[in-house]
Amino acid sequence: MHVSGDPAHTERGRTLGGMSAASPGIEPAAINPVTEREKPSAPGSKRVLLAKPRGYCAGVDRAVIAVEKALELYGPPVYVRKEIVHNRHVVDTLRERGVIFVEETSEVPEGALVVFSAHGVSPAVHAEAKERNLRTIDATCPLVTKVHKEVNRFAREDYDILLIGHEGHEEVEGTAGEAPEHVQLVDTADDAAKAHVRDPSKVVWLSQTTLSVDETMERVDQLRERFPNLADPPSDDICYATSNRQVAVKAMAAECDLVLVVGSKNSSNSKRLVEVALQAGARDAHLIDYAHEVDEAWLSGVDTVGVTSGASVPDVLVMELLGWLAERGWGDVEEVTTANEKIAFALPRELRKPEPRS
Ligand code: 0O3
Ligand code: SF4
Repeated sequence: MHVSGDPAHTERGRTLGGMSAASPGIEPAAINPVTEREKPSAPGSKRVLLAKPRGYCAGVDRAVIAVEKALELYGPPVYVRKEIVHNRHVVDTLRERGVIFVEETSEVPEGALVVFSAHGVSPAVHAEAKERNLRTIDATCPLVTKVHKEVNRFAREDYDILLIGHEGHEEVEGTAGEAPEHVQLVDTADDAAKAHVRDPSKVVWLSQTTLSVDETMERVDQLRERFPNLADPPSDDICYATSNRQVAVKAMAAECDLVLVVGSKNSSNSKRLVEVALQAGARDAHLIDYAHEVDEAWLSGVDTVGVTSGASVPDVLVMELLGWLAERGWGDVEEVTTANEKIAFALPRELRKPEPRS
C-alpha cells in the first residue's frame, strides 16, 4: 500500500450536531476497530445516527486533488477520461471549473492533457493515449493498482483468475484488461456456477475494491465448493474504505427506521451501503445525491434516521442533509464511530514535479 510519509488529513470539528460543516477535505483512513457512541440519545425520540467513517476515502481525495492541481498548473481545459469519481456533485463542480469529461481518450485532442479516473484503466487505454501523444495524469487509486498487479502476477504464473465484480463497471474493465485471456468476470451466482477453469488446482479469485463484503464472501464460498483449491488474494481486494463504511452502517442499521445514504446512482460502494443497511435491519433505506431529493413521505412515523455517505461523497453534502433534517425536527445528531481512518496517498507522480505552465 502506498502511503505518503506525511499524511495530510483533517480531524473534523464538532459544531453541527457533533460535526463541523468542514469542506470536502481529505478523509483520513486506517483500520482501528472501535465502536464509539458520542452521546447516546434516548430511542423513541427524533434523532439522527451519523456513521463514521463515511464519505471521502484516500483514493478519491487524491484523485479530486489531482484534477484540481492539473487545473491550477495547466489551466482549463483539462480532460478527464470517465467520471473522475462517481459523484454527481464532484463531477458537476469540476465541469464548471473547466474540466471536460470524455468517455474515451479518442475524444481528447492530440497532445492535450488527460487525467485517468480513480477507477483505473487497462494497458490498452495507456497505449492509445501514448499513440495519440496525450499527456496523462494517472489518478488510479493505489489500491486499485494493487489489484492490477495481482492480476499480472497470477497471469504470469498461468492461473485462471476469477474476478468478482460488477459487469460494465469501469474498475473491472481496467483490471480485467491487464490480462484478458486469464480473467473471467464473476458477477452473479449464475456466473459462479458457470465459470470454467483449465486446471482447478491453479485458480485464484480477486475482486473489485467496492463490493459488499458479505455478498463477495457468498460468491467465494460458491466458487470454493466447485474449486476446493481456489486461492485467495494475497491481501484483501475490497479496500479498507469500502469495508469500514459497511461496518459503520451495520453498527447502527438495526436502530434505524430510515437510513439515508448520500451518494450517486452509479457509485458501487454507495449503492452497497443501502443494501447493507437493509440487510442489517434498517426498516427503510435510500440513496440520494442531495438533501432535496429526500421524499418527506419516507419520514412518516420515523424516529431514528441513520445517515452515511459513499467513498466519493464530499462531506458538505452530508452537512446539508443534516441541516435539512434539523429543520424538520431531527436536530439531535449522535455520531457512531466504528473506525478512525488516517491514511492519505501521495499525489500521482506526474504532479509531484510539475512542469511550469507555458
Ligand atoms: O467504484 P465505485 O462505483 O464505488 O466508485 P466511486 O463512487 O467513485 O468511489 C470511489 C471508488 C473508486 C474510485 C474505485 O475503488
Ligand atoms: Fe481506493 Fe478504496 Fe477509495 Fe476505491 S474506495 S478509491 S480502492 S480507497
